[in-house]
Amino acid sequence: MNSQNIFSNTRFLLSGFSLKDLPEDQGIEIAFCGRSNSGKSSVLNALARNKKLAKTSKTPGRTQAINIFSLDDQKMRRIADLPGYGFAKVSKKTQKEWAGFINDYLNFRKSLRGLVIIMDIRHPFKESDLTLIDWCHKTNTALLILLNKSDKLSTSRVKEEVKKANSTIKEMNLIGEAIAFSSKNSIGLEVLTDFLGDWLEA
Ligand SMILES: Nc1nc2c(ncn2[C@@H]2O[C@H](COP(=O)(O)OP(=O)(O)OP(=O)(O)O)[C@@H](O)[C@H]2O)c(=O)[nH]1
Ligand SMILES: [Mg+2]
Repeated sequence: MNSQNIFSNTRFLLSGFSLKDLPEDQGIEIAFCGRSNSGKSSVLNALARNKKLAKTSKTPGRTQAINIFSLDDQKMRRIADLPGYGFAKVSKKTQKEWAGFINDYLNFRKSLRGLVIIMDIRHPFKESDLTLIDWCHKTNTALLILLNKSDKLSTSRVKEEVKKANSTIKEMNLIGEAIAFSSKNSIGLEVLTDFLGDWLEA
């Protein structure tokens, strides 16, 4: 199957607030993570070519649950849109709850195949991003970094940021790659589709 088709039937399955809410831990799941407002939901919509699939918002902190999307009716291949981290305006208690849930998810979800970490290209590699990257390194989990909102920078700045990001990845001895992305004008969409297609078909 051509990888573009893998995502064309993506459907919202459920919102989970704890591990027990999630679908049976079988098959393959790919998690979309990143700071609040970095564009996780928008990237998913771009991938599925469906602007109404995941709710996007100008107000950070919109996604508070893990939202699960299935790629096929058998529900064996899924994308998990994780709640965004690093949003200062929510209470410390809420931030702790989110962190706890994300931790549980990362540590216990056996079907988790890889992490797509979405960063705003203008503010990459914040502390929480680095924590997740480090986790991928320690657990040998596949990693793809999207430098999103690259429509906000000039082509030369985008090139520079991609180069910097890939040097950082190399310095950290990570198996992973950073690519420029824009959910607004589809920069990087083909590369993302191919990457995830490989993860899902392996
Ligand atoms: N210019 C531009 N804006 C974008 C892009 N991707 C997302 N946005 C905007 O950024 C804001 C946040 O996008 P979301 O997709 O809701 O971000 P999120 O990471 O899911 O946010 P939370 O669910 O709150 O963690 C929205 O106003 C989007 O329209 C992009 O590639 N370019
Ligand atoms: Mg979201």
